[in-house]
Amino acid sequence: MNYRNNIRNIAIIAHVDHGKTTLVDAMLKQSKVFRDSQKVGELIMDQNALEREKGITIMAKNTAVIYRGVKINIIDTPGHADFSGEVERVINMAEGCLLLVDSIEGPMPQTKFVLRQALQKGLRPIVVINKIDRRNSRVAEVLKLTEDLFLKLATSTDQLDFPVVYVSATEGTAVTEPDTEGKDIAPLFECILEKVPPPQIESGPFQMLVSNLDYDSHKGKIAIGRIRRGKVAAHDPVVCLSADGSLRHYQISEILTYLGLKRLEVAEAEAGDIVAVTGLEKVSIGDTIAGPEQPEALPRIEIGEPTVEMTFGVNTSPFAGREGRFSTTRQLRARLYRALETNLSLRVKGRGELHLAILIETMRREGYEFEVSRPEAITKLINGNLVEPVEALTLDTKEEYVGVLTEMLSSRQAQLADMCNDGRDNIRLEFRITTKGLIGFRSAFLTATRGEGIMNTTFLGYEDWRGPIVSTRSGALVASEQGIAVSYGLNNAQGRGLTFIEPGTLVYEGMIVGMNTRSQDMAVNVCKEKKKTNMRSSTADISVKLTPPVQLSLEQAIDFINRDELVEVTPKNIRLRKKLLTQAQRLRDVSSARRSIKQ
Ligand SMILES: Nc1nc2c(ncn2[C@@H]2O[C@H](COP(=O)(O)OP(=O)(O)OP(=O)(O)O)[C@@H](O)[C@H]2O)c(=O)[nH]1
Ligand SMILES: [Mg+2]
Repeated sequence: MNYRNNIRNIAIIAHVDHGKTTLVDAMLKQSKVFRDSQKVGELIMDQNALEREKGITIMAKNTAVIYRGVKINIIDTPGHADFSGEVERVINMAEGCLLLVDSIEGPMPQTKFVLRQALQKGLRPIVVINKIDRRNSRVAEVLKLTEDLFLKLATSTDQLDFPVVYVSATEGTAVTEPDTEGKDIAPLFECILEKVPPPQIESGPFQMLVSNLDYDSHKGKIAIGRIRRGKVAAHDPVVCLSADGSLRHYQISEILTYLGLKRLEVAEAEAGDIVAVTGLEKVSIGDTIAGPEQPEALPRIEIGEPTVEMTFGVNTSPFAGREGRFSTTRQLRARLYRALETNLSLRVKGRGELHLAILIETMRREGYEFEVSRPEAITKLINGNLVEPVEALTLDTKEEYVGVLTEMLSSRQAQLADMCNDGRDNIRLEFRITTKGLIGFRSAFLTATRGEGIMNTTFLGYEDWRGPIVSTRSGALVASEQGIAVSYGLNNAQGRGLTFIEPGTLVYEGMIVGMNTRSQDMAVNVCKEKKKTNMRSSTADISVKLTPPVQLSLEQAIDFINRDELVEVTPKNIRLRKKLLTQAQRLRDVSSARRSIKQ
């Protein structure tokens, strides 16, 4: 076996917000890949508009720096559990990983999940305790907790012997001894050079596992991976070996390597390096690209299965076709096909509600309008047994909310697995809960804890179906006629519960305009004006008293709806509605449901 000594390939993994992308900033800035005059800002790798807005990483991305003559290929990964699939596929390109742990929070559920993945793949870990500049950091304790985690997850004893670097990513400093003064990030680079093995290479015909895909409107599909064997040059003929065993012949157009924020076109690349190649029209993650003289498939990437699905449909609301550029089934199908590649149905599967919400938000910005159903957990039959996904749920909150949370969760089929208290009113609760029990819980949790809570989930596996859950949500306030909502009507509705819309909003019959305090739905006429006498001044009076509406974000809207409801998504609006728009239809539906139960 040979090694490429002038290359290191590392993935940066951690729980959400522990500082991965900020650490990449420090590495990029200090390795001088930018001109001094160049203003690059913060979270440089989070370039996607939604990433910038939400302040989280959604897609794994490659970059590289040169340090003391060695090229370090860096893969920044997302920390949110819904994007775990991104992590699972890209760590195949790396020989080492930086496991970041926040010096206050310590290891969190996703820390465990990504570390398990990395250790199973045999990656060489470096523990990076980050945010040591923060005043309340508890470095020694966090290191101890991290060691405990390794003891649980290591697949060989040498994995227990990991180096530790103490870092402030925002200040761009790293030290190898705690409580010493850092001056730059160099000690981290040195540690990577010393501890992460260079990539092993084989000689022979070209071979590469496709670990990630990108898309460019001019270049088409871009396949990203680490070259395992041989070399590849522009215009080389190659074959692509896909999941169904078929072979497709192509010619490579361009070969790109990474440096800083740029992709550089190169004439050829060799085993050990991470490259992006274009020219393959049909290529999927997990395929092997190989030289035609020896086309051997590498083991495919195993990615955790999706756990939730929802139905996308053409917009059937009375306002359909007004606000979107693309609204037909054909357009919707084509767009979803691009997103899914494999699944032509309009049932879209994902790893969690946020995962699906990001797809919906992206499409709406592209000009699509459509409607989506409530997400459902994916069940399946194993040996004739119905099984469903189960997750670990961790809640960090204040002691005073324990009672209400345990009660809410027991009606959602959750079992308390662990509870610990730091003696200062902060409490961490751990539950096992079915994925279906989690749907709709996030917004209920935030309301119950008045925003003083953090929730995290990780997928555990499939278990026997536990039976249906009865919805505990309050009823909806449903508009009884089409028109423009006015203060007088909304004020009446506020006598029944919370409202979701401002005066002046265009509504239609069957649209959900608020939440009832009772469990049944209730029809309200939010367009109703006060009696015609001196109308203007009386509406003005009332508008002063109106409570501001609760405006649901897309994620909250998806989380909120029940099975008989939909979210209408257009580039301009997010509306909630009943599936059946008129009260007569809904009543008929309830009575027919009753009859069918009796039969
Ligand atoms: N005080 C302090 N804050 C930090 C440090 N590193 C990161 N942060 C802050 O932590 C927050 C999250 O940082 P990110 O770099 O986006 O975290 P991430 O791990 O990339 O998050 P995801 O990609 O969404 O999983 C930001 O507000 C950073 O400014 C640090 O060393 N010290
Ligand atoms: Mg990030």
